[in-house]
Amino acid sequence: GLTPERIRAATGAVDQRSIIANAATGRDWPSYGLNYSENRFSPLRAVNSDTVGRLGLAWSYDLGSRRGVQATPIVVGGVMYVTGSWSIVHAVDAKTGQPLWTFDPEVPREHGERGCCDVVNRGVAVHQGKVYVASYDGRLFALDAATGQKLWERDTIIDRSRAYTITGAPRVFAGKVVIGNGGAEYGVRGYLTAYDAATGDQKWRWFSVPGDPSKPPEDESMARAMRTWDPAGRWWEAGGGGTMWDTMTYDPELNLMYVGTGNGSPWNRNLRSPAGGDNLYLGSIVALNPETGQYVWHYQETPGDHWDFTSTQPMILAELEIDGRRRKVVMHAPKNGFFFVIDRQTGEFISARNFTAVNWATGYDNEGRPIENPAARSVDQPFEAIPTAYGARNWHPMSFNPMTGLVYMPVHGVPLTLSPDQGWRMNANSPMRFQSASGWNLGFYLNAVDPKAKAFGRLVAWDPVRQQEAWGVDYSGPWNGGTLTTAGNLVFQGTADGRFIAYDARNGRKLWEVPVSSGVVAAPSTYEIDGEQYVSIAVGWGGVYGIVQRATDRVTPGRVYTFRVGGTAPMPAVVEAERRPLVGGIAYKAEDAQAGAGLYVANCAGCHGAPGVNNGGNVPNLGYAHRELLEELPKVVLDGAFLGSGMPRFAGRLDEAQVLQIRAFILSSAEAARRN
Ligand code: PQQ
Repeated sequence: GLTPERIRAATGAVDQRSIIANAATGRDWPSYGLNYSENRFSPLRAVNSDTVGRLGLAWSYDLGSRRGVQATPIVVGGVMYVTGSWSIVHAVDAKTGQPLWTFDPEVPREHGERGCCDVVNRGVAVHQGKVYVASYDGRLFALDAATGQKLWERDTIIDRSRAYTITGAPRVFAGKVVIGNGGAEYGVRGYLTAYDAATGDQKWRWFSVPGDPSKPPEDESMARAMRTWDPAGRWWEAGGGGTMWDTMTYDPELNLMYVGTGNGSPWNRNLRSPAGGDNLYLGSIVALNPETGQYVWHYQETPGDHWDFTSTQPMILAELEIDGRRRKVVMHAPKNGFFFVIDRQTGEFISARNFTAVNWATGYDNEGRPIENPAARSVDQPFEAIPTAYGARNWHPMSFNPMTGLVYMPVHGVPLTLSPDQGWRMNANSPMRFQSASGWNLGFYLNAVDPKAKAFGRLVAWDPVRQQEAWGVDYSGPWNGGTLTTAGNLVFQGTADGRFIAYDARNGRKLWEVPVSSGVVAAPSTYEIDGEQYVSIAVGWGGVYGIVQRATDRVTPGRVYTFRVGGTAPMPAVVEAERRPLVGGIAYKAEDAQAGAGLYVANCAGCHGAPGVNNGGNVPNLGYAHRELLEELPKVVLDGAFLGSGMPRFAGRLDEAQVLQIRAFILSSAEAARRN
C-alpha cells in the first residue's frame, strides 16, 4: 500500500535528474507540463489509437469545488496531487482514487474579489519529498508529500494594499521554487520570486516592469525598461502590470528559464504611457538565469500592450528543423492571436503567423515587430479588438507531439469592445466602469458599443514549421480545456459542453468520447502504475469566461476522472442545474434602472454577467434568480450572505437605495429578455 514511507521514498527522489529521466519513460507526471519543456507529450503508448475505444472509468474523486478547477493532476509514485478551487490540495491514491490527505490554506473568502478571473488554481509542484502550492491570496506553502503537513509558508506579496493573487502552479527550477502572481486588471507591478526549495529562503526576485523613477532601478533590465515608458502617465501609481501569472519553462542545458509576462495596467496605453513606447517587458517572453533571476534576453510579442494581450499563455520548448537547421526554440501562442517561434538560446525572432482571425495587426515584419492597425489604438473611438481580452487562447495548456510535429491548442473568440475612458483615474470606483468597485483599473469602458463578432471555440492542430493549421475541430462555443498528446497517436481534450474526448493526433478523427459532470477547462495527464496506463482529467467549470456563462447545465462539483483500458467503474451521477425562468413579479421603479445599470457594471458584472442574457456560469445569473432572493437583495448584498462563496460584503460600499437601483436594473433586464 501507499505508506508514508513509500510516498516519502518516491517523492523524495523527484529532482532535476529524475524529471529529465522521466521524460523518456512518462511513468510519472511529475510537473505541471509533464517535463521542463512543458510539451505535455507522453511517451506512453498502451492507450493508443487502437485501444482507446475501450477506455473505461477506473475511479473518480470528488473535489467538492463549486468554482473553476484548472489543475493538471501531478502523479508521482502512484500518488496524485491535484488542486480544486480556493487552492485546496488533494492527495489521492492514483490507482484507486482513495483519499490520502487534503490541505486547505484557508484563503479568506474576502480575497475572492481581489482576483480578476475566478478563485482557481492550476496545481502543485513536487520536489524532494515536498509538495508546493501557492494560494489565491498569495502565500506559498511547502507540504510534506506523505502527510500534507505544512513545513513552511511564505508571504509572496510585496504590498498587501494592492490586489495581488496567485492562480498559477509553482515550478522548481535549479533547486528553487519559482512563483509569479496576478493583479494587472487592478493596478499592480508584476514580479517573480524564487525561494530555496528546501528552506523557503528567498533567493531572488525579478520585476517585469519598472517602478517609481524617483527611486533607483533594481537592475540593468529595469533601467532599460524605464526608457520605454512615458513618465507623464505616472505608470508606477497603477503598478504598470506585467504580471507573470502562468507560464514558465526551463532549459537545464542552457541554464535558462523562460517566463511569459502579462498585460499593461491600466490596459489603455494612451493613459498609461501617453507618448507611446513599448513599455518593456509587457507582453513578452523573458529568459532569466534561474540561479540569480538575472535578465538574459526578451522578445516582446505585443509592444505597448493596449488590449490586455498577455503573453502568459503556456509555452513549449522544442527542437525544430527550420530552413535546414535544427533549432532550439520556444513555441508560443499568446492571447494576441499569433503563433511565435523564437530561438530560445538568443531570443531571436524566427517567425510569427496568425492562427485565427486578428484585426489589431496585419502580421509581423522581419525584425519581429507587429504591423499594427492604427485604429486599434484610437484615443477616443471604440475598437472591437480581435482577439479580445479573453485571448485567441488563454491559460488552457497546449501540447506538442514530436511524432506528428503538431501543436494542439484550444483556440477561441469571445467578442468585446473597448471604448477609451479618457476620464479614468486610479482607483476611482464609479458607475459604468467595469468592476471598479472591486478595484479594477482598465482605462476602457467594456461593451459600451455592442460587439459584432461571434463567439467560437476550436481545437487547432498547428504545424509550427510551416506556420499553418494541419487540422481543426469546431466546438459549440469558447473555453474548451487544455490538451494532452501521446505516443499512442492521441490527443485528449475536455470540452466546455462537458465531454472528454480522444482524437487521432494525425488527422483529428474522433476516437472516443465520454460525458463528464461539467464543462472542462483543465488539461489531462497520463501516467503508469504497475504496468497499467491511466488518463486523468480534473473537471470543474470556471475561469474568467466560466464564471458568467456555461455551455452545459451539468454543474456537479469539481471531480477527477481517471480512465484505463477496460475500466468498469460506474460513472458517477451528475447534477443538472435547474433551468429557471426569468425573474419577475417584483415591483420596481423603472427610472431606477439606469442608475442601477451603472452600479451593476461597477459592482456585479464581473461575476454575475449580464442579467437575463445567458444562464450563468459557476456564479448565478441574477436575471434567473429566485424571487425570494431578489426580495431580500439589500440584506443579501449588504450583509455578505454569500461571503462563504466569495461574494463580498457590500455594506459601506453601497447603500440600500443603491441596491434597489441595481435590483431595478436586474428586473428591467429580465423583462426586456422576456420580450425578446
Ligand atoms: N485567469 C483566467 C482564468 O483563470 O480563466 C483568465 C485570465 C486570468 C485572463 O484572461 C487574464 O487576463 C488574467 N490576468 C491576470 C493578470 O493580469 O494578472 C491574472 C489572471 C489569473 O491569475 O488567473 C488572469
